Amino acid sequence: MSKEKVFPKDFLWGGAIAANQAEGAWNVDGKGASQADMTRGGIISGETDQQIDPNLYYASHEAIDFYHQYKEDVQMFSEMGFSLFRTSIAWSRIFPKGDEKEPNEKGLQFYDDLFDELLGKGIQPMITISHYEMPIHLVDEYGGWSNRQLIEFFSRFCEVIFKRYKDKVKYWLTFNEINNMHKIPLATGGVRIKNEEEPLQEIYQASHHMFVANSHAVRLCKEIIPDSMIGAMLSLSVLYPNSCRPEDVFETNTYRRRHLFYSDVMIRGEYPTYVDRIFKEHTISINMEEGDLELLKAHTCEYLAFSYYLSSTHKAGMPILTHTGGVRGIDNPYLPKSKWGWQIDPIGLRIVCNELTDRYNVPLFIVENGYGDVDSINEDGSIHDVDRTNFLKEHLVEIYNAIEDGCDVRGFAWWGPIDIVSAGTGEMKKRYGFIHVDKDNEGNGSLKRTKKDSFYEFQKIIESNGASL
Ligand code: BGP
Repeated sequence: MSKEKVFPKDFLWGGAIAANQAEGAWNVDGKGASQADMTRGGIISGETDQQIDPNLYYASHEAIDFYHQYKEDVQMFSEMGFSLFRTSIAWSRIFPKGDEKEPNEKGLQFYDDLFDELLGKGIQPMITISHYEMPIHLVDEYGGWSNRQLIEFFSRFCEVIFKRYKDKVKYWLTFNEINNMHKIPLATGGVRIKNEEEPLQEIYQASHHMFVANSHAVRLCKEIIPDSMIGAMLSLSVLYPNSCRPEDVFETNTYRRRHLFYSDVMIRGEYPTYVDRIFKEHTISINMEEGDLELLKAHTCEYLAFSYYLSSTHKAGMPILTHTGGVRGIDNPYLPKSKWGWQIDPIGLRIVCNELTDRYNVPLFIVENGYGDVDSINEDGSIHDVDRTNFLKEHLVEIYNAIEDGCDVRGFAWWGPIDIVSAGTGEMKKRYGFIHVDKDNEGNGSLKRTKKDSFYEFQKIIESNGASL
């Protein structure tokens, strides 16, 4: 009989969503428009419209109406046994334009109520301060993170929310999937690239501003909430060499290392030496102010949270294609794929955990892992989502193995425990949830919530702290 997979006793179990993909209520209670609200289709792939056309459908405008229905949803998370719930605070709810001095009280109140609801059920909130969402005014008028002034606006936002929620929120994350600045700079950093031919100067400059802002956030967080933890959040996947040909291995390793550039700066507190070569080759020169490098060194992230969905394979000479949630190279013949072509690779997750532990030796949180599928609903309303459950179990087994390998993995949050709008496609068709939401791609549906089979499976796993795996 195989050994029971009992997780550490205070391991946190739960799920993760993002404000713009779930809340809806996009213009309610003083909220301003964000770049996500100006996007039809996916926030990740979409361009923003100049103006909102009231006759067209924007997925984030209603989303799943979490803003009004969160109590019922939190109740269901609690029934599943969640002890962790990750969401983001919509910047545009707190500062509708982003550059005001005074926050919007109604926006602040919403999160107070949500956090009370969670805490009342024993669920720790984990808050992403910026998850693919910023006031559109900051994008249009300032150029997003290309502009150093954003540091001031972001710091003000951070200070307001840290002070307000200091007794309620102990786990914080600054920027969702910050390394996706290279693939989707508009979603990640509100940056519209001007020089598409050679975008790296703009990307690294904006990233530098985000690093400085990150350090200010860490400083403020520890000052205002000394018993908090504040971390970095990356999108990670494994990249395998296509063969043992040294060129394949070397190039793959080079990309892997560059993939960790963001955590190298945010956790180690300095620009890694390998970046000099990139800067030289692309004639990049970063505009820094005096004291920036000292600040990065002085205020580093305490833990690393990441999303993991898939792995990819690379052959020397092939361009690295970019893809949401990770890099996508050539097909790996050993791995199955989801309906969206994402290669399913639970062992890859164990590899990532080990790699991060070797490199940083900090606590890890897997704050996004999930399986997007097209669900079929039976006549009686049931949904037998066996593939989702299998994906969940296989990945959890590898997290358990990583813990046994010596990795300090503190928690697991399934991406989209309730169906939400897909960031990549803007659709409801791509569903991750253990809880089904009645809404289609055109926005029709009653928004009624129902439990899929995977709901009960995750419940069993959490109840036994992994032993039932
Ligand atoms: C990550 C994002 C999420 C999310 C997830 C799944 O990159 O942080 O916001 O949505 O990917 O992607 P998708 O919704 O495109 O399937």
